[in-house]
Amino acid sequence: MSLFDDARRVIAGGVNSPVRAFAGVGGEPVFFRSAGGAWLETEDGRRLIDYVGSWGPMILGHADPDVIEAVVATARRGLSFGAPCVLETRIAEKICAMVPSMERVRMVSSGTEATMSAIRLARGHTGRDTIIKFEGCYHGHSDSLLIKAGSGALTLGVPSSPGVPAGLARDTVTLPFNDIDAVAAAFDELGERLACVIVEPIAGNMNMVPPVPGFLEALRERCSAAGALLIFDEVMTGFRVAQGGAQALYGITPDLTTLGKIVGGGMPAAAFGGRADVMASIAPDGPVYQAGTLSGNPVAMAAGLCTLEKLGAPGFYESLTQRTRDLVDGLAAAASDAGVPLATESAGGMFGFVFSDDAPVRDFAQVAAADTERFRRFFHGMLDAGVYFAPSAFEAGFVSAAHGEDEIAQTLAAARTVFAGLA
Ligand code: KE4
Repeated sequence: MSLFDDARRVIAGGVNSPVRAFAGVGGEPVFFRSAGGAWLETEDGRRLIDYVGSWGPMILGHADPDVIEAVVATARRGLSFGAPCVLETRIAEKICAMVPSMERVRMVSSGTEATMSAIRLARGHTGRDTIIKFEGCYHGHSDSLLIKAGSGALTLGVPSSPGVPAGLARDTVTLPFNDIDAVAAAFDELGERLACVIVEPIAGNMNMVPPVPGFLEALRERCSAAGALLIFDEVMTGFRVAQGGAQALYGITPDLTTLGKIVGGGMPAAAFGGRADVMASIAPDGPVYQAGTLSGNPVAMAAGLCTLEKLGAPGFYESLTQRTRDLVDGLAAAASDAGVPLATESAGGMFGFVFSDDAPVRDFAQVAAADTERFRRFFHGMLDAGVYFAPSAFEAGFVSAAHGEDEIAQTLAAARTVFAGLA
């Protein structure tokens, strides 16, 4: 019996999160037993260079000694109090310093919880119900955000999953990402009814798609004019594409920001926060209810705080950005030499590649039209060669500070061979 078959006996789908099941690439998922730096070790003893990094958190590399030490030392003093502890104040202080638009913070335990809470806060603070999201962006699995575009451009949404009530879907409008005209039309029609816009400032759930010039600026201007809140979902881009996230990269100040992944350093922690006057609406100061038994868990705070502190090392982002560029430029060159169309993107320690000759990729339709069969063959060819990319054509990839020139060189050598087989 395979490990996956064994898991499927007792775990729904054999995994605790769907993307891990390899449905996007075929075959059975790889089971891991340990990781260190840029490397994963499989249950059957193989070592793989890791470009998933647990979907983003492992920016320092796996099992960073300082983070592990912080976790162990904190755990020895107790795992959870369900009461305030100073570590929560310290990480909130650090987040406010690194992301100045976040004047107040609330810690939660997952990105889903962060975005769900931010949406409720926006609705409660504005007294409005309608929200705007964008096709191809993913904000976790809360009901208001599992919504796809309705039949018409501006018709209210329809559920993208069974179990989401149609009544709730009607309050979510889904627009094409990077479509400034669609944003203008939506605000012209819905303006005063809008509680908020939520957007991944760099989309990382339809591979990697950066904003076109003017897109984020249009969202900012329209939200300010309409009295709607602009929410940047930086669960993935936060501390990943720059120390201050995508908002620092593009110079746009959102009203609320959601964080996850890196902020927990690999432990279950996430956060939402922003303007002090908006956050004052959150219980217990205000009427918008939000809570969590393990919110601000000391062990998770220790992992996150140690991680954030290490991001301040001199040259951290310059080196990470260059290493990521070396990878992506090398993949582009190898694909080109093999005559394989490949569109690539990178920002900070985040990257994407799409098997398409329709570059630059700027919306979901282009990603959906890309050659996913070629991606599948590339994924497995690289896995066989000892390199682990995200098992889906619709995910971004991540480089850590532990990825050295050797890992990049080994990856590119393998890619040259695999691309040759894809031509
Ligand atoms: P979580 O609830 O999975 O912690 O965060 C949800 C979320 C929110 N916002 C953004 C921009 C995200 O990327 C995510 C989660 N990302 C996926 C991978 N693209 C997590 C992997 C998974 O679902 O297993």
